[in-house]
Amino acid sequence: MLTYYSDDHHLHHGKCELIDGQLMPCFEKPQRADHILQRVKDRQLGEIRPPRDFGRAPIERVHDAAYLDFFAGAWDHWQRQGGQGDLLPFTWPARTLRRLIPTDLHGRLGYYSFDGGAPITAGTWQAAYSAAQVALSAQAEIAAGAHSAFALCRPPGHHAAGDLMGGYCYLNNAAIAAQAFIDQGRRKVAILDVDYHHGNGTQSIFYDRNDVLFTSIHGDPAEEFPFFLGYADELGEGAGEGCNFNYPLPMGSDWDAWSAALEQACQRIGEHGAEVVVVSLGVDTYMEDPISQFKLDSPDYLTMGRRIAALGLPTLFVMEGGYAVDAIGVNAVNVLEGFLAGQA
Ligand code: SP5
Ligand code: ZN
Repeated sequence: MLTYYSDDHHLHHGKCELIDGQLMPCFEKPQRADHILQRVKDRQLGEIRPPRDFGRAPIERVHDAAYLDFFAGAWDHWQRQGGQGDLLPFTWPARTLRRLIPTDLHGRLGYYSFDGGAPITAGTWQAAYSAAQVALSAQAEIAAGAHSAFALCRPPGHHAAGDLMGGYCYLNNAAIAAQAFIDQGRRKVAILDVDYHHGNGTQSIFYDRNDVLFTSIHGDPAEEFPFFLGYADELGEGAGEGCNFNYPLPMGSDWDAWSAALEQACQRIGEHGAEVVVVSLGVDTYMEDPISQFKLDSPDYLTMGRRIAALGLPTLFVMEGGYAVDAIGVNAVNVLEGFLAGQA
């Protein structure tokens, strides 16, 4: 399986995030991708290639142009006004406030974000832009006939909506790739989001459409981030009704509970008539993950990959979360190796 990867992810290294009332070093850090890359090499998964540059057009198919302009220029704006350290939002247009776009930098940052978990640093735009190109390059590989490919994206993307950053995410790599498949003539695409957190951004992007099915297995949002989306009764709207399926699971869920949900998600993907699958591959479901509450163990990821392979569809793996850095390479690559074994 080919891996696409860009060193540009090192340009994004946020300093702090607010966890349990304390400012802590960001869990979403460069070593995450470094460890996965090393494991891809150690296991000789296949060739590792730098991305091609498809430009901004395929990103604009998913994200608002004004959002992209804001994001691309935010760091320079911050520097021009003498900003010190990471750029972080602190006010959001919650209930009772107006949803308008202020002129002030922090006002606009609040408008274009949903939490304080997506710091903008000097290289964040370039890193996120390159991650999107990594996803598009792996997508092109499958469009050209490959049965699978791995987009080693960092920063992750599935919390990012059309005009919102948050949850360590800025550009929705998986959604951009799924949209590229549609724009190149595929009729039905399925997204399987196995990250521990609900992919609120991806869901919102495709919620009213029937060409892209969204399925997600995640910590019950009643008790877990992102809290305000990801419930089982969200089934899609308009033309998209019946094309969105959430499988929220309680804290402490193990492989038995998780794999039962996977079985149901796979059933829906089959019913949808999907021609291709995009997997939002988060491995923060791991038992040792520092910010998550599921109990999957490393061998479970092999089984996960095998089950995904049994769908029998071309599959694009797009890296999302996973914060147990010492195990992230083993767990992520286990999914890919399980897939390759299951495909035989
Ligand atoms: C891509 C991705 O996985 N984003 C996740 C963003 C999660 N941000 C909120 C983290 C809240 C952590 N609460 C942990 C409590 C541990 N005591
Ligand atoms: Zn996650």
